[in-house]
Amino acid sequence: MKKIVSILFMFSLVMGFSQFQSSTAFAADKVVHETIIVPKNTTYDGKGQRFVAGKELGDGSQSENQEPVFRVEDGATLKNVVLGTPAADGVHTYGNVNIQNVKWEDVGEDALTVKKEGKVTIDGGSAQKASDKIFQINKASTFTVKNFTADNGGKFIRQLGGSTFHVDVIIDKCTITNMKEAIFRTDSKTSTVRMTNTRYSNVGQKWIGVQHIYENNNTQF
Ligand code: ADA
Ligand code: CA
Ligand code: CA
Repeated sequence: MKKIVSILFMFSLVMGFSQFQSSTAFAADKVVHETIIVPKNTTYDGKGQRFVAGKELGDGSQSENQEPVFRVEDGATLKNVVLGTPAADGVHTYGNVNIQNVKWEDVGEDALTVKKEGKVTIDGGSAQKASDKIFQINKASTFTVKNFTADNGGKFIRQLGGSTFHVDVIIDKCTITNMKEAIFRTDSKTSTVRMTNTRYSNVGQKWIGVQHIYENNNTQF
């Protein structure tokens, strides 16, 4: 009896260990050779996997016309993704899109671009090491960023230079540090920003060209 118990005990140890191994093993970085499309109304859960751009997409430099690693379509959600280096042109959004817990370890040409009108909500995650822009808004949108940490960039958010369409930017519960120029820069007289419950430090002029600003309960440090 004693022997059976000890055999069972050893067996359970071995099984437990192999499970432990499979659940904690680090998955290799996924090299993306062709943009991953997140189709309309679907969710792509990266489960914490790190993705890097293959050379087909771009080298993550400041050269324009690089391809995105992810293209997120209307009604879709992208979550739990780490973008490593190079990140090429990051993430492109087409419509109403949710981005949850996405981390850019080394922003490429930019981190995320709004390519089609819509409501884009970024909740959780972080971005760092952007040579210039982190978020690039190329179409009219309601652009919400919350619970996000951004460090080291030129501009946290940039509405396409020279454009006059309307963008509402909402920043809530973020930490934004070390921007060379601004948190939000726009050339549109109608675009707005509403920043609340946010900590920021060394963010340049903070706002450039923004005519409609609401701020509440922010802390500069
Ligand atoms: C720059 C460039 C635009 C566009 C944008 C982007 O603003 O002038 O044409 O490419 O970057 O989306 O990265
Ligand atoms: Ca650009
Ligand atoms: Ca770009």
